[in-house]
Amino acid sequence: MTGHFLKAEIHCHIEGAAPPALAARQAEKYGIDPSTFLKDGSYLWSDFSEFLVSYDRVAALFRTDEDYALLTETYLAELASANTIYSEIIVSPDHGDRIGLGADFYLAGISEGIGRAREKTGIEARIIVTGERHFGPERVIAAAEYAARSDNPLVTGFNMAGEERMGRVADYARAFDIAREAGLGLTIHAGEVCGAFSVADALDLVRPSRIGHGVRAIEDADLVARLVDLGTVLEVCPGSNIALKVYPDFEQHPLRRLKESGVRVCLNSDDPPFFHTSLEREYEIASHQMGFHDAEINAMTRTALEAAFVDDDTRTRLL
Ligand code: ES4
Ligand code: ZN
Repeated sequence: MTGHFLKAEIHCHIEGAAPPALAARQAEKYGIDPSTFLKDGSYLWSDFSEFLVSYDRVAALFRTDEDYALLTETYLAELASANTIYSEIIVSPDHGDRIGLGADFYLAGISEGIGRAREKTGIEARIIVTGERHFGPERVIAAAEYAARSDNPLVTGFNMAGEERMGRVADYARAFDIAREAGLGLTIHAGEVCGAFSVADALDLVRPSRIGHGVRAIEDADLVARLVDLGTVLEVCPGSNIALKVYPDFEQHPLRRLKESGVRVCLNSDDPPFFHTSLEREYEIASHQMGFHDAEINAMTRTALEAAFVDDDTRTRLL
């Protein structure tokens, strides 16, 4: 059992955390036929591109601020019941815009859900605004501008998710300049679908304190040394990497080699029901299939909290 571990995660996409049963209820509520993306309680997709399509269809089931409050509270309450004290939620204002809700109500609903979950369970959470790379540089810059001018105290970071094979990081560097200038924490998806070069590009052009995934840095020893020197934290999502076939199985996943090389790493659930996982399961896999000792697992939780985009008082209370 891994319920005894204190847990924290800093990489989970809000729409990607929607339990299939909740998605089915939302589809019914809005009269949508879910059969193109949902079957027998599982989300349908077979490769990364299809996953992104399925993800957008699930996102389109959440249409009001109350829908998002419910989704966020549901996700956080489940985390809290698995002994999780902190979560950073990746949110995309574009999803709010695309459904006609608008970014302000989208963020307000998610913030409301965080407040409800905190009140009921004590779990702490923050919001990372993300641009979706496959929507193109202009949308990603707009997301950064939105995050930069937000006065929502829960918005503490900026990310870029989506199709890593689209364009180069340089095309999106301006978005990160805007977010950095506004004092937001920076993280970027890299080294998941693409190889080590995408992690190197991220370090050169974005200078983030963390990288989403980053695991394929293992393909370049000099790059691993650079991550160690910089103290960059990798938000590792093993279940996601196996589901997307980045590695054939957990035994061949590079988490252990990265950690033993001195790279700072932590465990995350990414899009848990899409990837047949949960944060609890990630801890279980680390403990039972990857052979990490309890002290190593606790060190990864600590790393997540050290890398969290929170004020020092909150961090001190959590650590
Ligand atoms: C994502 Cl696993 C992953 N990678 C990139 N973008 C994403 N959006 C949601 N999940
Ligand atoms: Zn992700």
